[in-house]
Amino acid sequence: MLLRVLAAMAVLSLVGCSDEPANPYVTNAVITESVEGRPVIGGYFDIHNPSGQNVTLSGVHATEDAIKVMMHESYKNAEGLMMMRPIDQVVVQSGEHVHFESGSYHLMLTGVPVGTQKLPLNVCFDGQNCKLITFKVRS
Ligand SMILES: [Cu+2]
Repeated sequence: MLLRVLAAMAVLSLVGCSDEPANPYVTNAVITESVEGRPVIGGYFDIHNPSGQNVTLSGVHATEDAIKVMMHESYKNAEGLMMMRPIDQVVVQSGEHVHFESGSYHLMLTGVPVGTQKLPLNVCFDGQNCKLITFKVRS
């Protein structure tokens, strides 16, 4: 019996190891500073997808209800003006990365308390695979 349990654990840990490096991951997670009189702040990060398949960034969510996080995309309209629109998801192709940065994809956040230095946000892929990422105030 013990042997069987050990064997099962060995299989599980093997699966765990081979799975780990293939997951999409996030780097350079930053927010702009929340100061008095600025109700909306921006959030930026990079997504890397070393998994062998395309993944979909399906949402970014705060751990507190008071904080709302929107995913936006900046674009030029017909008159050449920079505009932005909400987006539901971003596909990250296998082996590619996507930058959330000023003038492109970005997060807009409301309800972040003034003076916040670090903000944990759940970055979710394919609607279920969420990672809690600490966003730091950009210096
Ligand atoms: Cu925006």
